[in-house]
Amino acid sequence: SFAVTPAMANMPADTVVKATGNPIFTHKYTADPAALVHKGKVYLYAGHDQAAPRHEGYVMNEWLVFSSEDMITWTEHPVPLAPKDFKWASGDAWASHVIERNGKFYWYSTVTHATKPGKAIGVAVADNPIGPFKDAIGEALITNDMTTDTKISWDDIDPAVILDDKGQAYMFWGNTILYYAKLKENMIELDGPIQKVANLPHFTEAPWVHKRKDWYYLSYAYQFPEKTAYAMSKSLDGPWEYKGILNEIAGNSNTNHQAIIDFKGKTYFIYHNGGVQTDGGSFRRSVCIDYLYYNKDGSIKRIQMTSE
Ligand code: FUB
Repeated sequence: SFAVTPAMANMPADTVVKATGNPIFTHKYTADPAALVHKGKVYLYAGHDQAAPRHEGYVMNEWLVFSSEDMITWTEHPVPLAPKDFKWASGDAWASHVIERNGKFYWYSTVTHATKPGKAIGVAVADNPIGPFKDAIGEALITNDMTTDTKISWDDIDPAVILDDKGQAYMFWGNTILYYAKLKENMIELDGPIQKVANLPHFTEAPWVHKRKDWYYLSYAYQFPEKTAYAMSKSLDGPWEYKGILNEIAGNSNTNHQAIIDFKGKTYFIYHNGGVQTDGGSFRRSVCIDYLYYNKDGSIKRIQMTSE
C-alpha cells in the first residue's frame, strides 16, 4: 500500500466492477488497453471512448485505470490522467502505456499537440500505479517534426515501452512506420537517434513488445480494419521475423489494440472490440480479455476470441 496524499483524499471513492465475460466492462466504453503487473495485481489502463451513439470520430477526454487480483473483480480508481494534465496538449486521450522503473510509474501517452501539428507523445509520472499522474517533462517527448518520413499528422502515436535485461529502456511507437528509440534511465529523454523497424508487413499502429524466455515479441495492428500480427526477435534492435496473424478483426471495430501479460501462471491477450455492446462500434469500443497460448517453438497460437 502507499501513502494517501491530501490530493488523493479529495478524489472520488473506488468502484468495484465484476466482469461476467467479454467485454469485461459494460458501464463505460473502453479502448486501447495497456496492462501492468505489480505486486500481485493487474493494473489495466484504457482510453475512455465517450463518443455519442453513431458519432463518427474519437471523443476521448480521459484515461481510466482499473486493478484486479483475479481478472474478474475489478476496482475502478479515480481518473488518473487526462490530456488537460499536459499543458502543451489540446486533447485526445489516445493509446498509452505505463511502465515501472526504480519505484516510479511512467505513463507514455498519445495526445494532440496544441501548438505543433498533429499528435505527440508525452510522459506523466506517479509514485504508485493508480496515480494521480503528473506531466514529467512539461513538454512533449516526441513531436511530429521529429519524424518526417510520412506526411501524416498521426504517425507519432501508440507508445510501447520495455526494459531489456540490462535495464536499457526502448520505446516503440508509430502509425504506418514503426519507430523506436532508446530512453535514458530517467525515462523522459531519448538516448540516441530515432530508428525505424524494417520489414514488418502491413504495420498500421498499436505496437506492444514483451519478452518470454529468450524471445522478444512485437505485436501490432495489421492492415485496416485491423487484425493483430506479430514478429519475434532475440534483440530489441531486431531483425524481427514476421510470424503471422495473431488475432482476427475484433467485432465491428476498425481498430484493434492489444496488451499481452503473464499473471498468476496464465498469459492474457487484452484487446478491444466494437461489436458486443448495444451501440458499440469503432468509436465506442470495449476492452475484452482472452487467453494466449504459445507453441513449443515459442510461436503464438492464434487467439480464440470469446466472440468467435
Ligand atoms: O484510440 C485512438 C487510436 O485508435 C489509438 O491510438 C490507436 O491505437 C487506435 O486504437
